[in-house]
Amino acid sequence: MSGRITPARMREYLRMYLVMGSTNCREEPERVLIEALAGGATMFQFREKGEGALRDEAKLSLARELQGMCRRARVPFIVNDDVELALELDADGVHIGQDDESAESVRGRIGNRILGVSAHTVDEARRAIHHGADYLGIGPIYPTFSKSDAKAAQGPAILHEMRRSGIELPMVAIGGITAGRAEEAIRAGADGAAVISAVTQAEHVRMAVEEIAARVRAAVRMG
Ligand code: FQP
Ligand code: MG
Repeated sequence: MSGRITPARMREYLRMYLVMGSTNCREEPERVLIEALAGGATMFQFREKGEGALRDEAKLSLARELQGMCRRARVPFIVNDDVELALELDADGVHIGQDDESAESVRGRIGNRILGVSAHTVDEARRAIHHGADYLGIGPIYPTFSKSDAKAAQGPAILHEMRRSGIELPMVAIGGITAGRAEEAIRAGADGAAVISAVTQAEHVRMAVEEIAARVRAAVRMG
């Protein structure tokens, strides 16, 4: 691939964006990812974080395994926070937040790979775009238990506000998103839904992904 990803392709990848690591899963993360890919997950973020998270060789080894699965499914494999790991694996991209290495510096290190940046305000969004983000992660939209240091939920209104303020970069909604709430997030301006627990804690992972993806696509068509 050459050059930065186009906004149109980026929007398609954001439709059903699964974010997870071993600590989010009730069974082996490999099994969860297999099911999620079968259900139509469009992008994957390896977020190995929190109490009991794998480190060093164990983290690298799991990342390689999950990356191979994504590759076979032709789904982009994004690494959360860990730019070193992303480069070592030749991952498709990196996701960083406001407390991580600066977007400008990460863009300089990762070349044309996908760069996702979390933004909570219009100002943060503008800065991220200026520094080379390919998409924005906006949230938490609803309360979440998947991130212990999450900010307060902002509701779908923040997505509206971003669009009203002229933010046109592809945006994904994150934080407490469920199948039932996905449509609302899309109508408010998101291009897709990023989920952790709605998928990793589901009784049937594949069906959960199918349902979210279907609802997102229906809402996108209506918009
Ligand atoms: N949006 C997204 C996604 N992924 C994320 N990991 C975050 C937001 C949160 O650095 P950050 O990023 O604030 O916290 P953490 O590193 O703990 O995840 F794009 F997927 F929507
Ligand atoms: Mg981060």
